[in-house]
Amino acid sequence: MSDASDPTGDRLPGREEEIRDIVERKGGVAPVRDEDGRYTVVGAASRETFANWLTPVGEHFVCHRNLVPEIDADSWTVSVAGPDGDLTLSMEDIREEFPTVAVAHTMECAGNNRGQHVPETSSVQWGCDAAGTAFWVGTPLSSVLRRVGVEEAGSRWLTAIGGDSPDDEAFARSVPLGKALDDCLLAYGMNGDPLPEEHGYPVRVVVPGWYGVNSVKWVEELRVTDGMVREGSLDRPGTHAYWQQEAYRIHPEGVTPEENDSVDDPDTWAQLESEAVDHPYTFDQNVMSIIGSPSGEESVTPRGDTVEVLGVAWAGDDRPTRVEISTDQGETWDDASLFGPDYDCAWRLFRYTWRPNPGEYTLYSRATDERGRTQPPTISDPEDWETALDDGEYPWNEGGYAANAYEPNGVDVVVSE
Ligand SMILES: Nc1nc2c(c(=O)[nH]1)N[C@H]1C(S)=C(S)[C@@H](COP(=O)(O)O)O[C@H]1N2
Ligand SMILES: [Mo]
Repeated sequence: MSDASDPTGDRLPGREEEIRDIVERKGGVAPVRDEDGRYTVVGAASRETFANWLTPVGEHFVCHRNLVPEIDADSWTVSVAGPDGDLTLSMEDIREEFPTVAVAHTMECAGNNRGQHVPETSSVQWGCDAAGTAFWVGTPLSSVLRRVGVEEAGSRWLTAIGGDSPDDEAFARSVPLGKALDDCLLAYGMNGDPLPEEHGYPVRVVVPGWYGVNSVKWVEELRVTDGMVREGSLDRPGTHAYWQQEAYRIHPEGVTPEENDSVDDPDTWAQLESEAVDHPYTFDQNVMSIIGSPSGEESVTPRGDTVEVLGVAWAGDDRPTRVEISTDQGETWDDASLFGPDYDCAWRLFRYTWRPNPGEYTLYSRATDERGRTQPPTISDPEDWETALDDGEYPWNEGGYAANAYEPNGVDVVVSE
């Protein structure tokens, strides 16, 4: 029960009840705590989620900072501001006046794997439980944006504001207008169900292949802007740019990143590798993989003499092209095969036929994407920020963002006779 004197209680009144209700309703998720031991969000309860391509709503992680806003869909509107003026769309307009599409997208929190940083960072201590793949149903943003006079992207951006924004702070995120026109949508459905309230009901933005924070839930405003949202750039009270320009930036300890209008290449890994942006923004997802089965939760008995190793691999809006498996803690590697659905911005299943003797093993999976980028084995020490990438490590960063090391996701498996 909630109790103000309980050190495991929450920062936000009502949060604990909200999380308890979501966990109960969903069934396949578990609470994940932040570094201070408060319940904050929910992630996939079992690795077995990652032995499947489609993530049921009941196993899909949920992540947001404020409480789910109470929204009456019948009166909800999304205001859209573009070069030709403003438009106010009701939910009926959004459903009826534009084409309906379904897009397969792997949602991954930029803080996925954060709990693997040593020393630990602040905020939710995710393992690899903040990822899931769903069909998101809705209206292409390109159709909506054409109505306000957007023909081509140029160097402009699209800024979306969430309806959970408190008066003193906008939950605002900007993506390049080119990405918005290419494949983003205003989603009102998930896997054939109406959008659940905790996933953004009645309507959210979905930015395929990009970290979850870009996909603004409960969206109330869309604006075509010259650059990314900056402090003071919106005509509304409170702060505007915290979620774009300060949080969700990849940087070493003790740094407050400077604001930018734009980045030349939004690809997150490209930002990490180049000098062009000081502290990368978390946009598209880094190459990742995770073994779903065996889950390590119980010992496995080979069928015939084989065990099928199953999992998923993804690379944001790039393609994963190779997955390798090691059953000897990284000494030797064998290729797994990719199979199943193959969509632009969703993960792919992999399988590997393993012939183990009885015993104890640690299994790793390691994915490579179409740009030849491979998951590093480890996250660096904080002081090795400058050299981490060159040394083949993922740079420890203060926010614990975008980590994709494979060793921390190894699964310990006991093979019985
Ligand atoms: N309005 C709003 N949108 C939001 C958030 C939020 O706090 N408020 N959280 C973001 C983050 S950090 C993530 S990871 C995704 C998670 O989407 P999901 O809860 O549907 O899995 O929503 C994003 N959209
Ligand atoms: Mo997130």
